[in-house]
Amino acid sequence: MTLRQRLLTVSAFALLWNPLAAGQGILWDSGEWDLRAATSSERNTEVDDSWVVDDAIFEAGVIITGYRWFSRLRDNWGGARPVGVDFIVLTDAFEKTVELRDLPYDIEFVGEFRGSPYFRMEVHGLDVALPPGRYYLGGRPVGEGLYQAFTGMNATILGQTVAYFRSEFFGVPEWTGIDNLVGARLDIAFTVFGHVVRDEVEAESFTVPLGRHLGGEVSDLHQSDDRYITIRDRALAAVTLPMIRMEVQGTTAVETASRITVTVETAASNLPNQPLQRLALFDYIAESWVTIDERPAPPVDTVVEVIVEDAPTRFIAPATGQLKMRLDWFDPGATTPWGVRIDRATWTVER
Ligand SMILES: [Ca+2]
Ligand SMILES: [Ca+2]
Ligand SMILES: [Ca+2]
Repeated sequence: MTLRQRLLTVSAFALLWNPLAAGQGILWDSGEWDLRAATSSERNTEVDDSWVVDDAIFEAGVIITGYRWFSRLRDNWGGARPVGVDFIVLTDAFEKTVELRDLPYDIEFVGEFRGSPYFRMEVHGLDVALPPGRYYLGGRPVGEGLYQAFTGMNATILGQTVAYFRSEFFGVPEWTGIDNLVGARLDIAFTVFGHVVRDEVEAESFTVPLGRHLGGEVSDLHQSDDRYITIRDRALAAVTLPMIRMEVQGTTAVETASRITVTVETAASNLPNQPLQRLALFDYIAESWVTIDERPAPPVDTVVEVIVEDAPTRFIAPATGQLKMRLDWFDPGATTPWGVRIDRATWTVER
């Protein structure tokens, strides 16, 4: 078969290429193949079994729906389509958590690398749920005992490590860093598609529009650790306004939420009358604040957890994923200075 015939054959494959299903987000992306190198990753070809995997970090719980990579099929491949593809997910300790075999796939001819055609390959319709963490992922074509398949590798390293390789065939029975095998630092060129399903959102910034900020920084809001933002009262700006107000901003990767859980841990100085504490979320659709909790401010550190299930997506800014909460404390009728402390202010956003 001439090169021309081969290219004609593979260009027909492009008709099978489907654009991504709408609504899929990109969870991890190392972009296009830079044509630096390619490593055996294949099953039932001239090589019975080899894998190359690379790390991806998910800050939130995710559902993986698709995986895309580049595969160079050696020049004796003869135009036969791989019979399927395998997809694998390992923990960062190289324990296999997901292994899917003989999946259907899409394939698109891209170009040639060292005289052999290479393809963009993709599986989608996956439903792989993973908690937050670092994982190794890989995809590989499955052949019919012929030719060989090499996964496209980039010189730009993402994640925490280079790619890892394992193959009894090549005398590498344990997962081994690619730098130890080929003397070059390489990553796989790959893209992971899916959705964020559970996002633990920490405060990125805060303001104190009313009251006097005495101490603490934004990271003190991240967890219940008795490290606080402290604020004391200041003269009322207007009778209807609280004496102390704090606004907190964060960002979520979840675009459509089924539930938002707001957690704050606060205390107010121990007065005869506790100030009223009001917790509100900003509604980006109505452009107004919505009170989600109201109570006398507790005199000792107390956790308030509010679950919002009534159209929670309105509390996420459509373009940016911003979230805003506001805490108000109203005049307790005190004659002496008083204040509040905030140990924690976080959101959990679930898809
Ligand atoms: Ca990597
Ligand atoms: Ca505490
Ligand atoms: Ca804290």
